[in-house]
Amino acid sequence: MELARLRTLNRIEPLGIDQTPEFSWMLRSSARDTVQSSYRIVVTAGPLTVWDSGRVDSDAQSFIAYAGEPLRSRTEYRWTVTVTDNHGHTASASAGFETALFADDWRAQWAESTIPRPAAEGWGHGTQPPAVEFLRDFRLDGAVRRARLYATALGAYRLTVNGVRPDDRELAPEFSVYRSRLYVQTYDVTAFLRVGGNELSMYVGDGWYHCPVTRPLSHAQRETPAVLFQLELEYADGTTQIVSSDDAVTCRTGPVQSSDLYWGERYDATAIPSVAQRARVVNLGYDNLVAQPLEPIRAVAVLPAVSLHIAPSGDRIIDFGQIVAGRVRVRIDAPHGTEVALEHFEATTPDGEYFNGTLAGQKDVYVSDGKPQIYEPIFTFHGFRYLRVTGLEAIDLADFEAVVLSTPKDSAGSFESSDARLNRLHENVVWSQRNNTMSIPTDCPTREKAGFTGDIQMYAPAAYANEDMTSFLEAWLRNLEADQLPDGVVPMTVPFTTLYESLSLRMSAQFGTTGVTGIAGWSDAAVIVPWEIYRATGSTAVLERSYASMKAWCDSVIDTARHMRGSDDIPEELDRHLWNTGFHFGEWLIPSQHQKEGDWDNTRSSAFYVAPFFGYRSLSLFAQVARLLDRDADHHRYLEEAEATKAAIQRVFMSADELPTPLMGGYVLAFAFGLVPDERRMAYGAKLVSILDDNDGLLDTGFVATPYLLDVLVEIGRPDLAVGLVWEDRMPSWLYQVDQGATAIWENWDAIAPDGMPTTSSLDHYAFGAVDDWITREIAGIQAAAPGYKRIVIAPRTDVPLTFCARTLLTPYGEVGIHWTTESLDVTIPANTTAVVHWGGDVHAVGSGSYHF
Ligand code: RAM
Repeated sequence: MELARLRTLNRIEPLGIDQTPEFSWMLRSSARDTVQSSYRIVVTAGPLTVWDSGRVDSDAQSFIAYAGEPLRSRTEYRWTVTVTDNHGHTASASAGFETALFADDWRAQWAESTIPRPAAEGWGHGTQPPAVEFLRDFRLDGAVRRARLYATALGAYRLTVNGVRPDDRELAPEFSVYRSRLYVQTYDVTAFLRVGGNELSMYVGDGWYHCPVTRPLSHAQRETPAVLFQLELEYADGTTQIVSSDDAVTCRTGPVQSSDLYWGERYDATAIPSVAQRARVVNLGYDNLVAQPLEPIRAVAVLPAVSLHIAPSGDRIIDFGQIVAGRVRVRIDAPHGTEVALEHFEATTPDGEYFNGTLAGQKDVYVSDGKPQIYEPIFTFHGFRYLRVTGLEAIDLADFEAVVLSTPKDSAGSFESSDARLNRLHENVVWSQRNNTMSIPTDCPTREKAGFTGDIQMYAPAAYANEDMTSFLEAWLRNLEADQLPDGVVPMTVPFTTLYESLSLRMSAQFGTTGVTGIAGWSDAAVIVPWEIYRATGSTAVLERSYASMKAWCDSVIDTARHMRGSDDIPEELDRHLWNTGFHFGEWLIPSQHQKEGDWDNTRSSAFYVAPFFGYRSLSLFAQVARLLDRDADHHRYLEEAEATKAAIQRVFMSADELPTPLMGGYVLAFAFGLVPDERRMAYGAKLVSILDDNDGLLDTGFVATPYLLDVLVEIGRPDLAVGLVWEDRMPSWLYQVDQGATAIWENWDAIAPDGMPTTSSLDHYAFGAVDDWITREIAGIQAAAPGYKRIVIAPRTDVPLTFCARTLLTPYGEVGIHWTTESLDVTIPANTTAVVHWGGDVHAVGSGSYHF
């Protein structure tokens, strides 16, 4: 038996943490039926032991919280875990973590640019002011043994020490709710310093902070780039020194003439840096500083250019063969003054022309100084597969690469089957996830790049099927809490930005409310996302941390239902339990309910059930959470509220053998959330099937109902219909996208028309990729019978048109592996779990190990 995959706060040896660490590990054993019987954790700082858990007789192996002496600022720790198992084997392993600079130890002062800067305009058009380089010179009198730099900025920055980047992170300090959570990065810069003169540079572009679309809510905004850094030095002789941002910081402009997340970057290699001038010291306090709680954005892959074609218009277009989020790295050797334009886009027209329906220019411009150079923009990223290149005389494909940016996470598994189209669908899901998990979960990497709460709410289970999402999603949940309004309302995006705040206010005005109001299926992310983390990990600590936020959201639903009269047709004593007022997106993008530009009226066709149904969903989940956390009073109170809501929904909507609407999603959500009265199950099931039949067997559900559609068809005894929808290839369907050459998941089912013409829809939206969760559970057949996969069910659905299917899935205990063919089944069950295997009509209860059936 050995221990593997040691994680601290779900990260590999994190550098710079300010939360209480939680430890996890996995057991690997060649012996079957292995169960952990005890663990012991010892944490040390140098020679000192700061925590010894002692022997704990427990099978717990994840989210074990540190409970030793208070951790000290900027200190290196190691932890060693020793485990014994039921077979009497013992194993140990250790890993490290380092704390951040804690609040009390900040000495640095914010230094703000003094270079005049025009005020930001509405939706930016690539005319932002130049990036600002902040410089600080300092001398070192002797050799340095250890040096750590703690830094952050208002804007997006790139750090160099004596001209060298100390790591490969991009777009620091990333995207967060800056007024309460500005991430601080920790760098080990020991190797980059020298005795004598040194220079530290932070080059600051607009990033999210200053971008007109993503900038924080107006009341919390500063208009000028600024930096904060503190360099903590330890000399070989043990003496220490601090160099920090202060009145010695200077600033100047350089080659980046403008940088914008949507419109791209203009880099002028001929530009002469402005004369450095003193920056201004400002007091912005340290209250919002938080150690970056997730892995930094990095290049996670580099793809070569696949082909070049000349469009009928003469445009030269490079294809990277895959939709990615990131940017192009290009070798340029062009005469002085040549302007090379790189325009990024997702799909060509059928005759191969440039097409950009995204509202964002996505155009980088490089002005050559005549010297050969490798150019990659610094402060922007794009969503693209294709690149239109202008300004270069000749194009050599070998000079172009696509650099894929994402927040790196542990891969959670692989999928392969005998059906190449299904395999491509899975790949498309994985790509959309990679492309939309850069710092925060986004809707798309092109047009909006926004943290839509609804999208991740519906996609979270599928996300866990592909990557370990915990530190990423928990970081985002802290942002959600920071943006949650005093009345508990959770906005449509997190971070909530000026753009979406004004959109929310406009919607309120149209729908008879004021202020920012909650949106069904979007705001519910406050409850559903922590719940999905719990289901995937088994961690109640996650629920504990989100408890107040979940509760505030539920209270907001209850208050809105109580105080806002929905309809005079509904008796008041029922209406008071129904969340049925204000603006809602409804199911969103139901194929038959086409969205008209600027007109939200059609969302009403599904909003009237989506809102009360999701209200019930949040309340009933929260009641379960309260029970899990032994909050009895809350458990009873919210259960009562949930039951009253359910009763009201059943009285108002379910008094007949059909729902008041012939939309599939109403039935789907009613079944999925457990709202259908027993006596109506048969009728509703039959009705759902008949609506599907009337629609020629094609799905007609939007964002929030589609993730449940296939499960509900199984539940009503029609798995054949669920399987049929997976293998459907007429529009709307998943395989239609694959047949159209999709390399990621589309926002709309008809994003590319049958004649190959793209629309303004995004081609890189993970929401409808939620189906990957169903494929993992039902087709590959790996299911969690208890939260966190402590108990596993293996039950592949073999009534599908496949001759084999193979899936691995990383659970908190280790990897589950499955490979089935029409003849046999091979499974691997991780240590410390048990499984029930359904195969060939038989049921086998097994412990950990590998089995052949
Ligand atoms: C779209 C976004 C997102 C969705 C909202 C309602 O513009 O792309 O996917 O959640 O609107």
